Amino acid sequence: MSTTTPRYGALAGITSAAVAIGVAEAVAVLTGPRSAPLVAVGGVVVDTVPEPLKQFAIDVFGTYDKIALLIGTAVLLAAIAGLLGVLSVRRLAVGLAGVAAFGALGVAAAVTRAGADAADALPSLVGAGFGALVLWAFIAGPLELDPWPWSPPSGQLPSTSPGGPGGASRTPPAEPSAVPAPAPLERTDPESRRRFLTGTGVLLGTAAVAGFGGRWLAGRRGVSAAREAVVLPAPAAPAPAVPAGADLSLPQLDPYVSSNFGFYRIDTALVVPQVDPESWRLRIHGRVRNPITLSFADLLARPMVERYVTLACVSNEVGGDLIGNARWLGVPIRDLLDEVEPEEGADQVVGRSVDGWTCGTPTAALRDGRDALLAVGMNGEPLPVEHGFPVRMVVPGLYGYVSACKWVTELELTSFADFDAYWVPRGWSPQGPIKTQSRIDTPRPRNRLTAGPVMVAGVAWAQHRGIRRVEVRVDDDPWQEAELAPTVSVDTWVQWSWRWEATPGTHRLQVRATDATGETQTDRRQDVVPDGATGWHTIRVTVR
Ligand SMILES: Nc1nc2c(c(=O)[nH]1)N[C@H]1C(S)=C(S)[C@@H](COP(=O)(O)O)O[C@H]1N2
Ligand SMILES: [Mo]
Repeated sequence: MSTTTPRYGALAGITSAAVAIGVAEAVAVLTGPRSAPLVAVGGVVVDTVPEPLKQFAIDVFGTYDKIALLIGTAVLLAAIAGLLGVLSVRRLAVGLAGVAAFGALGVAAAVTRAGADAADALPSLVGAGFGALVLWAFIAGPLELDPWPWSPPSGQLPSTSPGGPGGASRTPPAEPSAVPAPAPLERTDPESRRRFLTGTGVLLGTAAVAGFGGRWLAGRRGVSAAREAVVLPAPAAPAPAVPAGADLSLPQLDPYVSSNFGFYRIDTALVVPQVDPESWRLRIHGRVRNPITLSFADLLARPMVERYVTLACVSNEVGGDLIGNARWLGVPIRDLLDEVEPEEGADQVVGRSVDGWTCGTPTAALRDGRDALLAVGMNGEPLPVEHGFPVRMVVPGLYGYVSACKWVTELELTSFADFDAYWVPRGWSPQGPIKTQSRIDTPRPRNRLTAGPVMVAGVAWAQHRGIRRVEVRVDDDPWQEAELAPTVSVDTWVQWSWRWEATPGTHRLQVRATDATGETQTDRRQDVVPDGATGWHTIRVTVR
């Protein structure tokens, strides 16, 4: 048993864990950010947490769900490490076993991630080694707290009882508690305490430098320089011009073309994959007659088309903002499929990302003439790294989870019967056509409105079918037809507006769209699982 007290044991445990994580991050500079234990274990958590919990995280934290996961993991880890530190005071072996277990967890997570190799075990192994060393140093090594130099050895506390045995008026026999026992803190030597605390500070500082420095270095080894160096070819088939008036430019209304910076981001990647365009290859294989492999240069040498396409996420709630419109530059997937000659019955094309994520797209949707692209450009720039640099898929009319593979490195022809893509075993539908939807962007529920004319406006979408009509309803009044702004094509959303003569009071505003096939969006409320939310976007506003 150590002289270190439980309180100091907790500190030792947390410091050991911090050193382990920091060292692991530093080692991961060599082996890649996905081999760092927090990220590796976090990745396994992302892939395995039950769907409702994941949806909850997306609902609560939105695009910050990953940061929340990392912070939550760090807090949990600190709590467990503190507890292990306390237990180590009694038995160091318990603490060391805990460190070993965490190390093993990190190793297991790192080496089982897609594309991992044996070297990915290193960060967790080295980190755990350092963590164990630090714990030992604090509990039983050079940093251990020494006992109070002048206190007698335990069990031989000086007697403070005033009288000898047999006195009639004696107080009860002195229990140890009757002795003003020195507080645990005071039982230790102040000199060693100083050493302990200095050690803690130095080690925590070192851990922070190693950890954040490692992250920073790893970031510098990213592909942003390679991305800047990419020169996009001019499109053989440029995008049609955005018609005047497509963007109503109203405050609060999403712009017709989303900026790259503001574009929603959804993926399972805890660290953004850094794919070097030099070594990038796309393999198109599986049930095909002529499998091919393309380099980035091969791809850029092909005739490019440029198209506006609105991407939407299946996890977008009614009224949500997981949708964006951009001008994409890329190679038609149709042409590539013609070259590889898919076999009869190969009804699914599986897009596979460098990080192992997959989506399954109907082969028919990629060959029916729509502008399905292997995109390299977004709004005139190379793809931003978090949006799939160097190459991603973009397919008009299908939710992202079945079609929009970022950091794509493989297209595999198979069948829906033979393969389930990433989200399918997690409860989502294998087929994900985008549902007709509409959204009120302005006014917002908290706006202060005054009676008189109020511009009600928003967006509506039914990609690859097109929007025919948008209607707005105030309370239980009849539906009113909104004005549709012009749009580039059926593959993008459309802005709509309607002038409302607002009257004082609290009102309910609702919107519904009808697609070009004549089908009006249903008011039946359905959750996002398994194939996209339905229902009318409804807001309540107060007019004075
Ligand atoms: N590699 C990879 N690609 C992916 C995903 C992913 O998790 N990993 N998510 C998909 C989903 S669910 C959507 S909605 C779109 C979002 O694309 P964006 O982040 O560029 O908006 O990417 C798709 N492509
Ligand atoms: Mo999505």
